[in-house]
Amino acid sequence: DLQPVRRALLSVFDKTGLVDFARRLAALGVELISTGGTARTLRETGLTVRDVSELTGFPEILDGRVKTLHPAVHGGLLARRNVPEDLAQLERHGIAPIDLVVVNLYPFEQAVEQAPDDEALAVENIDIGGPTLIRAAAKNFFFTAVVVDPSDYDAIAEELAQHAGALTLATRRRLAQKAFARTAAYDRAIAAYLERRLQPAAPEPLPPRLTIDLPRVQILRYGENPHQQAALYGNPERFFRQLHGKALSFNNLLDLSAALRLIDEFREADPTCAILKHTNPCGVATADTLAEAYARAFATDRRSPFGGIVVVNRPLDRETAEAIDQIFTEVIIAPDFEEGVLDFLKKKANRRIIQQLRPVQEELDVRSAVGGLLVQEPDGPLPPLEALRSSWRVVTRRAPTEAEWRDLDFAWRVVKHVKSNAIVYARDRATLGIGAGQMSRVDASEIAVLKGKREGHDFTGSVVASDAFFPFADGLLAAVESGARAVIQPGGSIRDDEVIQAADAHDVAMVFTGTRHFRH
Ligand code: 93A
Repeated sequence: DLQPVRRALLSVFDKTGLVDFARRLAALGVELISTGGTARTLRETGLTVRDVSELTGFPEILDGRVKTLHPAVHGGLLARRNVPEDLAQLERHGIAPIDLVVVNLYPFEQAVEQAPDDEALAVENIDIGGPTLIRAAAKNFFFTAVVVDPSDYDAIAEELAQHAGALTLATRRRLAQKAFARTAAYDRAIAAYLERRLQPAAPEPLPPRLTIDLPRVQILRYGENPHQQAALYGNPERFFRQLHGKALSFNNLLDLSAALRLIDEFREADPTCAILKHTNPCGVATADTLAEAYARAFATDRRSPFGGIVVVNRPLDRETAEAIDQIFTEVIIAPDFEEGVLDFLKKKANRRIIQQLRPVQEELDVRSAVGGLLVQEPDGPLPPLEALRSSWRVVTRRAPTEAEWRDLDFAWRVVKHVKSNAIVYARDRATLGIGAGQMSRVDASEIAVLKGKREGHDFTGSVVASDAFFPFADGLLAAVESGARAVIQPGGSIRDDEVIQAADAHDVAMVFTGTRHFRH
């Protein structure tokens, strides 16, 4: 398995550790061959080095663009040492075998990071000869070795000394793997750079490589189900603090995240309360007091909240806490707790009590996908209605009344946080019916009405929000039939005209937001 190293080609941009490594090679009797700058550095310290141009009988040309691209180099690297005809050919052409390549590349990544707009500089930093040397030596790892990382010099020198100037097959294979990983990453960086140059108008792109380094803050009892191991990573303590109760579970953390994102939509609003289950709101309401908001959120759907999550946008008061206490709630989240409220809530040991410390700020939204991660910008909270109204468009003859505007804004903030397809009916800043996660938008609408009617709600004069456009008039007509008088949706269907006509035919007011809020 051992292959002797008799001749080494050194050609490095980053000269860190070079001289020491070359000295150790020379001490083992290895002949050193080198390119311009590398040869100069080595000679300055008194080492004996042969120039590549001497080997090739050809000078470096085109400002060094062609220095090692020559059969005398690549023949010496690629010849199979156990194929007599290969060796005979080297002999015939006067080519000396090269057993070790030490290369690191022109710093393309650094160059484009420092001067992204200097395309000519980027191009000059695309190394061609270096990767070619690396790949040739890596391909021939049955016989040759390649070192691409100065931090490997020490170990390689030691192994050479141990084996009287030879390296093992295992080492050569490991070096080859690292070498191909390096050239692949290098080419990926070049391709990503050019891709960015192709779409210069696009906003700041997401990082071409995502380096995730998050501390593990907690090993969870289990994942979504008891047979799945799980852990929490990151810095959640910036956003919330647990004040009471058993450790948060995987599902608690998912629900809690959905709750915090939803309530951030109501940061500027009057007292607001949301009750969630399985990351979907069962009911949301804004009112003059938190107690009223809770009562109205709860009234949306009295069947679902058991074992759910309650989140509020105001310090939790005693009256609301007592109402919440009526049924089993897994997690209660508030920005603060009025005097005595915590002590009251702590009487139930099983319930988790969470204090929200600041609005949710997320740089990226990350989800798992087979073989990797899906990364996108977060669909962050909406600005206040006054700021939204200028970008929203009334598309019907009748414009919404002020009360309808207020309810449309409310319903739109809720529907953003309901799994798609999502439909939300609301009136007087409270949800009447929520249809979540259906594969058909019309089904989502029917479920919202069905659930609302089951609770005894009358939908007359309600508004309806749809997270994406109604593709046909049927969805809108179903909503109108249920009692909706105003509609908010992104618009953008090729049948928008039909949908608008249907609304006009029933004197319904409709607003197009131009923005959709899918949540898959
Ligand atoms: O311009 S190149 O793509 N053409 C070549 O033939 C070539 N051979 C080695 N760049 C080439 N190299 C690179 O030169 C090496 O990858 C290394 O980064 C650098 C070392 O040059 P010097 O020894 O002159 O400092």
